[in-house]
Amino acid sequence: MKKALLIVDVQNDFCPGGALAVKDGDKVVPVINGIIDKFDLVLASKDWHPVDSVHFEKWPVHCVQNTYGADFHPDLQTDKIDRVLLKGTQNKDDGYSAFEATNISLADFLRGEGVTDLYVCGLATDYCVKATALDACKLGFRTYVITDAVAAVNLNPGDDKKALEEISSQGCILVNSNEI
Ligand code: VGL
Ligand code: ZN
Repeated sequence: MKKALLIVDVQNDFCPGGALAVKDGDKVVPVINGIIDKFDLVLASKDWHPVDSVHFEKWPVHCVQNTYGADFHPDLQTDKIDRVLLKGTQNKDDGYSAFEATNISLADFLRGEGVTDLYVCGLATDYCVKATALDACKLGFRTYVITDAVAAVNLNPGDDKKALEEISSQGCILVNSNEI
């Protein structure tokens, strides 16, 4: 068994004060820092959009490449991150899933490293965390979502619960950080 942590989009624009702030988005940071040493490998994705992305027809402009909003939250222990995955990098590409990263083939990389178990956390539960976890599961990784280390956009109230139900019904395992 080889365990990897995949931290999804813990970036300033998804945290309070950011362009697409997720309620309590910053609260995931201490939880993630508290478990980051428990894994063989730590990966973190960044939403990394060109300024003219079609993605911004659906969303406020956020996580534009090389801006403060696209930086990791300043309290995240970035020195523990082995690889950064850039996604949503093309102007016609939403890039919700970290498996759509364009600077690495994530599935091949994880297989090459012998990763069997993938623990997904970060932002946001109902978009990029969900898309990443569902892809991981389909690709055959034993996939966990850490329920106290995620936060949701919740465009509609209850989207967070719905997303976790869908994630669980597709074969991902929901865990609390204190169970890892
Ligand atoms: C995300 C909406 C737009 C996410 C990214 O990281 O969940 N959500 N872009
Ligand atoms: Zn985005």
